[in-house]
Amino acid sequence: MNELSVVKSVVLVVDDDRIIRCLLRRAMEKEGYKVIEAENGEECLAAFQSLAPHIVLLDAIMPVMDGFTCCTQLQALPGGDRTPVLMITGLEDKQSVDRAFEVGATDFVTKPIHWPVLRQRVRRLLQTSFLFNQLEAANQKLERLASLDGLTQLANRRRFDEYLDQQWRHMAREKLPLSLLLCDIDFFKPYNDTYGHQAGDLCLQNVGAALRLALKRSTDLVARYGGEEFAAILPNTKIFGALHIAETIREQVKALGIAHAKSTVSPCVTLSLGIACLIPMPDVSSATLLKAADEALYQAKARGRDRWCVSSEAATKAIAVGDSIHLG
Ligand code: GH3
Ligand code: MG
Repeated sequence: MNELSVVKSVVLVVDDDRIIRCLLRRAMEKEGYKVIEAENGEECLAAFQSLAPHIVLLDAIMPVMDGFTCCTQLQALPGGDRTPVLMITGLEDKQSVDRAFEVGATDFVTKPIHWPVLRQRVRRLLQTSFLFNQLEAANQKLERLASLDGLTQLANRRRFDEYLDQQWRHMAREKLPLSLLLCDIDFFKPYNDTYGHQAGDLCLQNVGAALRLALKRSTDLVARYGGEEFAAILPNTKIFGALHIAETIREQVKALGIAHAKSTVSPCVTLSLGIACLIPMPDVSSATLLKAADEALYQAKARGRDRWCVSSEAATKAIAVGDSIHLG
């Protein structure tokens, strides 16, 4: 535990009695803490929001707003439920103690204040709170790392599967279309063989970055699906929206101008794309969408690469509603 981080803590002292506030200030400053003061619950809430203290020492009985009401409202403020609240009060009947913990107090000490006990309690509460915050930050970092592809910094396959499943259910509930693009680099094995594996990795990074730029909505997700295969999940996107994005991606990857002497379709690195679009049904799995996009990708390869193809089901449906469609 880093002692320094605790020493620099900000303590919010809330009490209507000026003398108690003064005594608490002196005791806390002696420990190296910075002290701010409030005279009642309302002032406490305002100071909490503007100054974000690390701990609150809260009196129970005060005019304007008492400590119990204040503590309840603190819990609803941003950061309120993770900031320790130590109630310091003359009330020590069972009911008051129970109520203090019910409204979210972390600990309770009674007046007259036993100063060595208070000092230890405050220190312990601050340490626990710092450790909790560190643990939470580490967890968030781990969560992020577990969802990222190390090479391209795009979402990885695990995150892709999770998000596809989540959006499949969401779009099924809303009866909205879900589009999926599978994108595969053309002749990537010959690219590696010609330019080396490191150049291959760099190519994957650049193609990944181009895909990320082509997708604009915050709900779109682009992922590295496999070795040289990428996937884009486009929630609430109709087939023609998906075609437009696929064409943009195809053009932008080609425009990167990554030389590829062994490609038989272009002097530069190109992509083939498979497009599928469905309004999910609750009794059908998201694998149906993946299979359709995969079949369309296969078609794009078979028809000569550097193009997109639409799954036959999506194309049939689009034609059925009177739209014309260009198949790759
Ligand atoms: P197609 O046009 O039909 O897609 O042919 P292709 O050569 O692109 O496809 P194939 O599946 O034969 O080869 C994919 C290659 O991608 C083989 C593999 O070595 C390479 N690859 C997969 N992952 C990575 C990676 O992380 N880095 C590098 N440099 N290459 C990779
Ligand atoms: Mg390939």
